[in-house]
Amino acid sequence: LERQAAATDPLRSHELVHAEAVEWELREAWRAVLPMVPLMAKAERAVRKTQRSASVFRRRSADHPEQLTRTIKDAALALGFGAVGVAPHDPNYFCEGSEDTVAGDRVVVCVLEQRYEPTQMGPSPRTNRATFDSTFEAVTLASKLARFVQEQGYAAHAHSSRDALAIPFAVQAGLGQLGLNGQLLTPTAGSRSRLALITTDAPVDIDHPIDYGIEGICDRCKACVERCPVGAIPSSRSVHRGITKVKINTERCYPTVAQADGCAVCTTVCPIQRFGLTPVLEEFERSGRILGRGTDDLEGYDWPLDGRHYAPGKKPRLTRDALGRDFFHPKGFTLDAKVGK
Ligand code: B12
Ligand code: SF4
Ligand code: SF4
Repeated sequence: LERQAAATDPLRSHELVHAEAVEWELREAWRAVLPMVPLMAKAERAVRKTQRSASVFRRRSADHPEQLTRTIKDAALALGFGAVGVAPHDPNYFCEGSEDTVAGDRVVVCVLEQRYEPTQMGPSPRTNRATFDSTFEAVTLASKLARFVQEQGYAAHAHSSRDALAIPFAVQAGLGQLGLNGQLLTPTAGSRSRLALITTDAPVDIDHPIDYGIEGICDRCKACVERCPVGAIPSSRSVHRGITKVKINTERCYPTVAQADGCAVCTTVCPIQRFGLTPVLEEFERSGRILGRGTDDLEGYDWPLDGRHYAPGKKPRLTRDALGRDFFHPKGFTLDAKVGK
């Protein structure tokens, strides 16, 4: 079913399909985006450079796959990634038109942890800044890793967020599981993690998905579902394109992210993000409770659009802003959520 969906309706880059919405977002959030332009341009240049350059280095044929895998993973960790894994290339999750950017049959998935402290303050300009910083940093570092792999004598390309969907590869590589908030939750950082991909023909060992017990915790927690200010997160998974996953309501989430400092309440209020998976599992085993659930410390947030604090059970009312503009259909914003899945 998954392959059939991909064949009849190939994945298309969100940025290209919703170009108008992206343009509106850049205008709307220009104050946050402008200082990021140099980082964004640097990341984009770095990616393109890896995609242009073939390896000019002699292949180190003496390297056993196990040794090569260790060398590449150690290099990723030394660059600053918190975790790295390998998945097989899967064309289902590469966007239409990006096939030429693929360097080989392995996808190296790199996880960069966003800074802890600003993440707990979301939504706020500081949190948004930390998000942007780590997003572009992850891509720039992945480009360095691709260059390192090229130096070992193999083809390797870094990828921008336009090329492929990151989360399916991260799950396949055993780096975490899909949380109910629609993001990859790693055991150490939850969704406080930004993802970047490289493809390569290096014969590195492939990792496998791991059941960390995250889905079971999500089913009992649902903090993100309750606390999302606009009700964009469904309370259960459903089947789309032949796969059971979390399908958030983009028409509600997109305008919120753009107008409320990147929002990300669903990241901030997640106990696995805040405390790490082990204490959450231990507390659940001990008491049947989800650590931090229901407390203002975990679930309360200051809403940037009215400056008020919303404790658990309370949410901002988002229909019209002070100027009477429709929050979900601001001027210049169009998004057909059915186009480009
Ligand atoms: C476009 C986009 C958005 C759009 C649309 C998102 C959407 N789900 O519809 C908007 C602007 C709304 C958005 C919002 C956010 N995003 Co965003 N987004 C992307 C981007 C660039 C492409 C994803 C896409 O095309 N989605 C559209 C379709 C495919 O979505 P979908 O059908 O609902 O599928 C989602 C999941 O179900 C999963 N998925 C899809 N198929 C499959 C199959 C399997 C097997 C599995 C396991 C999962 C899976 O992946 C999709 C994630 O969006 C990715 C980067 C990338 N290239 O992957 C980042 C990305 C997903 N976003 C990210 C984040 C953090 C956010 C925000 C918190 C905003 C912020 N301040 O950063 C919110 C959170 C919203 C939420 N709860 O998911 C991170 C998530 C990190 C993580 N640990 O998982 C990513 C990976 C960026 C990154 N480089 O780190 N995002
Ligand atoms: S807030 Fe709770 S339900 Fe949502 S992703 Fe985190 S653990 Fe899962
Ligand atoms: S980013 Fe905000 S609006 Fe979007 S799903 Fe998360 S909490 Fe909801």
